[in-house]
Amino acid sequence: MQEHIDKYTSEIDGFSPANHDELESFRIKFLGTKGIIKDLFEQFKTVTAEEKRVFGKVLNQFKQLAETKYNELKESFDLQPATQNAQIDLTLPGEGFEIGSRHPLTLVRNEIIDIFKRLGFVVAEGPEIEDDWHNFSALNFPEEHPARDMQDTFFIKKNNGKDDIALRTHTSSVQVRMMENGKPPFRAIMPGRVYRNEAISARAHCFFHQVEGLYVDENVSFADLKQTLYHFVKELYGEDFKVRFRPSYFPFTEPSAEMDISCTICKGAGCNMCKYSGWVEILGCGMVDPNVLENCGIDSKKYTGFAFGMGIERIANLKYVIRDLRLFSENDTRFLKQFQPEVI
Ligand code: 2NM
Repeated sequence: MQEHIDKYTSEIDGFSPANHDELESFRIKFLGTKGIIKDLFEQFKTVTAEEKRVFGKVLNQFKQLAETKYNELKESFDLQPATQNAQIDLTLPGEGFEIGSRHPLTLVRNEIIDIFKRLGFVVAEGPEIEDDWHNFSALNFPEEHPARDMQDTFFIKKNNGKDDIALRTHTSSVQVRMMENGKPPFRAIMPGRVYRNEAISARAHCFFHQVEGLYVDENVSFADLKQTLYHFVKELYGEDFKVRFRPSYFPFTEPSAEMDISCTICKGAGCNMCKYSGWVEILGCGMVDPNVLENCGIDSKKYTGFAFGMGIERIANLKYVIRDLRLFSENDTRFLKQFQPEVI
């Protein structure tokens, strides 16, 4: 027994752990419930009374030695910063930051804004909660026009008349406000969220995002409209596609047109995206109806203007081939992180 104790004593004296784990192994080995000291005390029970007298003292001293050593070492470890006792390799590269990314609709909206800014357009914004005048009447929507109907518009307060309050169904209401409050020339684009009372599906949502544009001055012509929009789509998609204008109808423009480009996905050969027609519609446009100018206090004999509107989701679909509109508003990071990371 004495032999053992001598051996362990020199082991304890020379013990110098490099980290917390080694110290813990020491505690378990000597002081644990199945440790050496416990074992020695068990053996002690079996020795003769004579030996007990000798070893009682030795054993207690040995136990104290182990306890003191452990407590001292533990205290010195606890005082050290965590990085030192956890044996961290400070030469390892750090864990990367999770970098956020721009929402695809923000990317596309900014791209559209940049193109028109270079043409001298300013950006204007307005309220999402609108009255009947700014959303419909000033824009030449007849009283019985279906777009005013409950099926399309979210009414907040409906009075069947001029006091109706609704969520705007297009950002044209911002253009009305701009024309009412200023003097021509106007050259502005209006990006923003708009609302339609529709069931949510892969192809429709109760809100979406628009950029509308307005240019009012003396002698603004349909040729100006066409050249501006040609330039816009070239900046957006490059040179490798065809463009066509189709006659259309909007209450606020006359004449009105829709602009198609050859499908950016199949290059006109026919695919799902263009419904096998080779063409995709990308925006609506037209010459501002003189009634709209007069409604906003602008002399329609002196001034003419063009306007256009496009859905940002649609442009983003053509760019990124996103098949389900709902992805834009679900904030699923698996979807969102596929787009350009934020530069910091
Ligand atoms: C479109 C299509 C065509 C438009 C017209 C006006 C205003 F206020 F000047 F009359 N704002 N926006 C317009 C014209 C919007 O969106 C598809």
